[in-house]
Amino acid sequence: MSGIEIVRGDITAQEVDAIVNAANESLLGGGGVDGAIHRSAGPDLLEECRGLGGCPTGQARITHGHRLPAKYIIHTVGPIWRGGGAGEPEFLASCYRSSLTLARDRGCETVAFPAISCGAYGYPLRKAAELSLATVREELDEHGLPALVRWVMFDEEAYRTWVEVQASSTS
Ligand code: AR6
Repeated sequence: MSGIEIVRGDITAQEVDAIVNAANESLLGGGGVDGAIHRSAGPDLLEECRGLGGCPTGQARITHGHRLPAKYIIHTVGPIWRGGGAGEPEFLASCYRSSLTLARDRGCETVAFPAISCGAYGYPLRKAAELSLATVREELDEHGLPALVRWVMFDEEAYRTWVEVQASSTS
């Protein structure tokens, strides 16, 4: 059992212990999945985020889920794609590892991720899929938890890319 699922949908609707937000360093909201999460979670999320004082790229912070079905929101800051030579892969891998560490610390068994950095931050989809899947697989092999990691893809292309990469690495 790989413990990995890839689905299409809206991450804000996920009934999991924690959803992950692709935030920016301010943690004060933005567009894309970040905007959707803040809209659904309500204004108390922004209030809680103000108390965190931001987050450097590659790291993660955790808040309550507020009005979301998820108990927690893990906010991580993916790298902006600058061609690949500015440490982008290391930062992206670090986002997944830091998020999963926080999830384990809070006893989360189910965690949903978006395609971190693949929207406004411009990370090429295939490269992101290969790295993200490999990183999460390593984490699950090493720690055995969380029991389920689900990628929730808003757009068809990201969904298809993740499914293809997952299929080619497990066959
Ligand atoms: N559920 C799941 N995935 C979604 C949703 C949703 N509701 N909405 C969008 N996506 P992006 P980034 C997908 O741009 O590239 C923000 O302004 C989207 O289709 O949200 O890490 C932040 O504040 C894409 O595949 O995040 C930062 O400033 C993926 O989520 C910046 O954007 C990520 O796209 C972060 O950029």
